[in-house]
Amino acid sequence: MPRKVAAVLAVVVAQNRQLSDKMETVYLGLGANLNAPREQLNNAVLALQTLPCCEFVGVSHHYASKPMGPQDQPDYVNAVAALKTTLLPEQLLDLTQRIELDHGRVRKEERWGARTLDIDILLFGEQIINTERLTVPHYGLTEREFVVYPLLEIAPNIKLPTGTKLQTITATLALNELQQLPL
Ligand code: ROI
Repeated sequence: MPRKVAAVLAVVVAQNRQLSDKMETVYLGLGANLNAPREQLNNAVLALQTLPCCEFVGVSHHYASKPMGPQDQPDYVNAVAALKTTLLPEQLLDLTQRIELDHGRVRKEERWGARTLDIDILLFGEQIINTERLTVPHYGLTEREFVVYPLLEIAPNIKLPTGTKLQTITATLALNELQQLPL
């Protein structure tokens, strides 16, 4: 386990009383468009598989996607991973942010600019979360084909906390050249 993840784990364990007693299924959006993006995603999955208080469930195929936002940046590779966890949402956020930083992410990069690795908490069980650090469901979830289609691949019947079936969103969501990549 990387030293920095171990350090965050030590804090989580020290604060054990803050762990939820509920196991939640969490979906994470992964994205990268710099420094061998597919490798970035594979390494992120390896790191997610070692997280404390988490059981890794699976990951979608990789998808090549056109950049949302400024077009003067490389195409992205996106995927969605699923975990089960007893961590609280912000504890999981601490750990995913640590993985981003360990993989070369510079936190102050240009808004909507190119990035080495992005890990977004898309859904956390059926929780609706609005804190300074975290908005769940992720604010862009239903508008981003590179999130919706990989998520549906691994959770075809998933519903948003509002009860809407994600599948119904695909009727009005353009594919925008999204391409499933071979394994
Ligand atoms: N565009 C695509 N296609 N995929 C992403 O993961 C992604 N991430 C971002 C912005 C800059 C909004 N554009 C993206 O953060």
